[in-house]
Amino acid sequence: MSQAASFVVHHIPVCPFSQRVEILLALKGNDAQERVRFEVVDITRPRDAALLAKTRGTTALPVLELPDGRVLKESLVLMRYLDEVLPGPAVAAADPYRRAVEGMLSRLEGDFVQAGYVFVMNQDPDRRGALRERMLEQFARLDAFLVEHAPAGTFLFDDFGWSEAVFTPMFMRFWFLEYYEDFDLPPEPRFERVRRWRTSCLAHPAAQQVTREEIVKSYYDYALGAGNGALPAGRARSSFAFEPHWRTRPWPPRDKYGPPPGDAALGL
Ligand code: GAZ
Repeated sequence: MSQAASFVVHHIPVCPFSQRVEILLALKGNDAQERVRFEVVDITRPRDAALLAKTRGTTALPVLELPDGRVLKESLVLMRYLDEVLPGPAVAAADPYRRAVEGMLSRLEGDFVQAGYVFVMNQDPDRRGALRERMLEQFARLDAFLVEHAPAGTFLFDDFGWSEAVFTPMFMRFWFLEYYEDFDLPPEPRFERVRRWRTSCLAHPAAQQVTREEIVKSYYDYALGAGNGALPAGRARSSFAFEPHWRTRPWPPRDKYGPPPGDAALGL
C-alpha cells in the first residue's frame, strides 16, 4: 500500500473470500498491490454505519470501493475487475478456451465451500458420516475435473493461476475439518489428482497470508455451530476477536462435540 492507493478493499483478514483477492494481487505484483488499500472490519462488533450505507445494507465482505466511491461485491467479481484494471501480468488465462475451463472449475467452488462449512458447523454426531461423504464427493468432483482437463500437470494450467487463487483459501480453511473432524482425503485413486493439486496450491508463495494455527483458532466458534462472529452459548468473546491475539491463545479442544470451554480457557 502507498499514497498511490486508489482502491479500498473492506475485508475480514481471516476470511477466505478476501484471501482470494490478496492472492490475486500477490500474483500481479507490487505495482498492483500498491494501488489497493485493505481496511480491516471487525465482524465481532456492530457494522460501521458509513460502510453499511456504502453497501446498501449488506454485510458480506469483501467489498471493493472504487476511487469514485462506487462499490463492487463478491470475491470472484472483485478478482476479475482488479485483474483487468490493475498493472501486472493477467492472472486469468488469456486464451478463451482456457478461460472457459477456469470458469467451469470456478463454478464448482460454491458446493465445495458449502459442504465444508456445513461439516465444520454441524453439531449432531450422528450426521458426521454423511457430511464426510458429502465432502469427499466434492473432492472427487474436483479430481474428475482435473483428470479431464489437466491429467498430467500439477496446476490446472502451467502455473498457479486463477483457479488456484479461487480454491486455495478454501483448502486452507478446511484445515479446520482436519482438526475438528479428523477429516482428510483417504489414500484412494479417486483423490490422487486433487490431492496433488491441493498440495501444490497450499505450498505456493502467493498464498501464505494465513496459517493453519490462525485458522484453527479463529474458526473455533464455527466448530461450535456459531458462524460469522456470532457467539456460542456461554461465551462473551468471539474466537474471531482481534484481541487477545490468536498466537497467545491455546489450541482449542479438538473434540467439538464435548463440553465446550469458556472464554478464559480459550485465552479470550
Ligand atoms: N459470496 C461472497 C464472496 O465474496 O465470494 C461471500 C462473502 C462472505 O460470506 N463473507 C463473510 C462475511 O462477510 C466472511 S467469510 N460475513 C459477515 C456477514 O455479515 O455476512 C463462508 C460460508 C459459510 C460460512 C462462513 C463463511 C466464511 O457458509 O468464512 O460459505 C459461503 C465467511 C455457511
